[in-house]
Amino acid sequence: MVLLKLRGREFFRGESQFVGVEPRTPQPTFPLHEHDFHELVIVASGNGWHVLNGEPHLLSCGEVIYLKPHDRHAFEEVHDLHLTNVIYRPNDALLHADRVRPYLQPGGEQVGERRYWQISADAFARLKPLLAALAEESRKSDAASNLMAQSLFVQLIVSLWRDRFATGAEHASPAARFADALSYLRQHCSQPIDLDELAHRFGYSPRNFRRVFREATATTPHGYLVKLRLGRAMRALCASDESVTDVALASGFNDSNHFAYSFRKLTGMSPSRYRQQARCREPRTLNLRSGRRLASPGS
Ligand code: RM4
Ligand code: NI
Repeated sequence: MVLLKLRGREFFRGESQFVGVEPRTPQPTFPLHEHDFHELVIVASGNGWHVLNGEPHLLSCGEVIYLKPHDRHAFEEVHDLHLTNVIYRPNDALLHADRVRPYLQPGGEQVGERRYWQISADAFARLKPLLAALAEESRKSDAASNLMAQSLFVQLIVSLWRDRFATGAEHASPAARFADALSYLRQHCSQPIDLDELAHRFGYSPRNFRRVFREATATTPHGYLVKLRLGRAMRALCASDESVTDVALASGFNDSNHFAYSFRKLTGMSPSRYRQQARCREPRTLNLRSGRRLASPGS
């Protein structure tokens, strides 16, 4: 597979422009690529698979991704995925470079190399006008606009930083509860989950939860949970030598036929074939649909 290289000079006007906003409404499937700039991805709605340095992750509404230059990533199997890319090239002309730098990095001592974060719809609503102003200022090339773009960018990354570490305060709001429900699902997907009970726990009736869920993520809670489990299984197949049955069990599937069927439906191949392919690929990529055949039960 060819690795696409995106270069800053194709996206930025000149050396003086250091930040740009690239809305993707929607983000189509996009092949494996890397860039020589940083990219911050903020997901507004929908879902899709994001493969980052060989690891598949089911992306959905309210997630934020931090990408460094030379990270390799791709978007696959997208469903109404709407996002905004903020691309940037930190340089020494950046305002207060030393003080801002810690907020630019995806990781950091506190959080390690963590790349994905969930923010609430409230937090997203606060970012929206900021993103719009940043988009506008970064399109212009005069010195004042450049300075405006820089200061808006600083506001953006500091706000995101705050949202990442926000605790409790907003928990009464429905938007925050929904984000918490998504995070909960992501963290506990390998355990048995009763979705109706989950809805109640986060303050929804099951029916309302399904409605809100569909609006935000373009899928159902059940479909989402199955995909989260598949994501976990795909990662485990590549990272460990556990048997396929053990991987299925550890990923929350208690029926290995159901696992095999769902796995094939998503990837077009059996779990063991997937493991083989993922291991011998160079560079390691996970093209979810490669080798896809018509998937039907028993095929
Ligand atoms: C693509 C995709 C990529 C991004 C470029 C700028 O549509 O979102 O991740 O690097 O745009
Ligand atoms: Ni990219």
